[in-house]
Amino acid sequence: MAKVALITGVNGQDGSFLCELLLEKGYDVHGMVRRTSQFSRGRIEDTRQRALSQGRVFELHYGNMSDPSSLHRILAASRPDEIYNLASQSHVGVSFEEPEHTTEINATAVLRLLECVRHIGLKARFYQASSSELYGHVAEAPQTELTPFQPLSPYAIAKLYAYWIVRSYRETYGMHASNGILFNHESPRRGENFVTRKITYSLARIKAGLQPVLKLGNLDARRDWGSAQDYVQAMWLMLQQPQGDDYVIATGETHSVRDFVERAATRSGFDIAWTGTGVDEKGVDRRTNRVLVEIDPRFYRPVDVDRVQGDASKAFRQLGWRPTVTFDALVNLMMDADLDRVARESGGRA
Ligand code: G4F
Repeated sequence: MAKVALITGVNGQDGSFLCELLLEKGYDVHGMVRRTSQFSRGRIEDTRQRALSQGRVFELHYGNMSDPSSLHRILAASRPDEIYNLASQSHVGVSFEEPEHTTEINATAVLRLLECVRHIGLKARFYQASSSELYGHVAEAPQTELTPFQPLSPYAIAKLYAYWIVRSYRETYGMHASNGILFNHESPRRGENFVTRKITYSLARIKAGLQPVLKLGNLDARRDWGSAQDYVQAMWLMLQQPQGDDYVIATGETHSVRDFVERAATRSGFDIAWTGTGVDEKGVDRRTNRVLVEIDPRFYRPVDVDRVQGDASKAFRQLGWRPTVTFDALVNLMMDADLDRVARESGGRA
């Protein structure tokens, strides 16, 4: 009998890679999707059509993390062996604008889902999408599973609640429940309002003459950027262990937003130099003197995590997991994908 997996947030970047991985491994896959007025399944529709044409199970269910009856219905109908809770208000910046909604989805709803699992009496293994944002005002570098959490944003504080409630259900009820403390992970499927994708998509559009300039906030924030496709492997590996546990998933390298812009600009044929400071800083193409990057204070956050860098030694040791995509390769991959995409969108004129 095939194993059954349920993925909440299945149509996000990570959900789309995870459902492909689980289908490859022979799972029956169920995904929970929110109803939206616009079609929002672009990342998974091809996979779903392919799975259906092969007679595989890849079923989507309308549901909402705020609606306990929908969670109950989906769990009872799918009876999963493994649950991957990827549903989230995933934008840290937006969490300052919508703190209560973020707390509802990223904290309370995780408890709601765990309670549904417990009341139905499912023996499902549980993966929780935790985050390097928990480290916030970082206490040490690099960060491990033992580094103290000092979260800064409403997003991170809600994710901290989720982290602890998952540990509590593991310890109190003996649930096989794991937190994946994932550092930033990217791909050409990343949403366009996260900084990496915003950079690659905007530079491709500037190159094609479709956009005048790329406007960014904090260029000096440093992140540990890995590949989303690598990171979903780690999620699956966590649920194959004899016990639930918590794992840092990271590359161990840290780069600034500025580094990301420079490498993406080089890949797209620009040669960027920085002039000015603070809000007056600009990224200028040396060859043409054209301004490519400007600072827009609207993209500053009230408070930002300065620098994260993960130490994934525990995952290396216990899961046998390794990141396979370097920073340069990741930037190139994303930049090339957006150059292609913009060329297609503009009818090959780019
Ligand atoms: O790409 P970001 O929005 O990612 P952030 O805030 O690090 O969070 C992402 O990774 C976390 C860890 O895996 C996840 F938990 C979370 O759900 C999300 O996936 O911003 C990265 C950095 C920040 O310091 C931000 O201030 O880029 C800086 N930045 C500068 N200009 C910008 C911009 N970020 C965005 N989104 N847009 C800008 O224009």
